[in-house]
Amino acid sequence: MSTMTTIAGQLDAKGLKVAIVATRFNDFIVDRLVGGAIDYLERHGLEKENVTLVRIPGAFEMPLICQKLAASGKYNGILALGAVIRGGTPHFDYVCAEASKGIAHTMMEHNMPIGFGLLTCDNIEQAIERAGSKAGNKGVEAAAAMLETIRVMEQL
Ligand code: INI
Repeated sequence: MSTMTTIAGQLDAKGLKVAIVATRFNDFIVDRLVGGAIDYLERHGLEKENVTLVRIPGAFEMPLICQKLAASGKYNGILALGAVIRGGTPHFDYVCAEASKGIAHTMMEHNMPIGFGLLTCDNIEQAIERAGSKAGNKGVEAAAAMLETIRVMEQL
């Protein structure tokens, strides 16, 4: 009888080089995502000297910076952390759409795992809930997804 092949990623960050892209916009939320992500990655074996933190203005700039980091060939994975909070104009929709499309495009273009830790919230309360309180910490979840994807990609 034939057996099935299963490929799964180990959550082991030892020896990896990771860039974290974090927005200054809404930094009181984003700093919680960054803290959670670094704590998670360190607890899974990542050495702090292998982490590069890149501070950028806002989510709209994320695709460009992720693309530059991916093209550098210096990193095994990238973590994109930010928070877009809806205001009174359609600005939110443009920022979210371009950030998510651009990051997805960069992943495909460079074969680069990028953890998508960009909160897209209707209000500040939703953002707080996702930055280390009621709804967990989405920075941690994005870090875990990036790590798992790196380890799966290595086996394909
Ligand atoms: N950028 C964010 O990261 N979050 C937001 O909530 C946000 N809002 O609401 O305006 C935001 N706008 C700035 C944008 O990302 C660019 O930095 C700016 O337009 C300059 O290019």
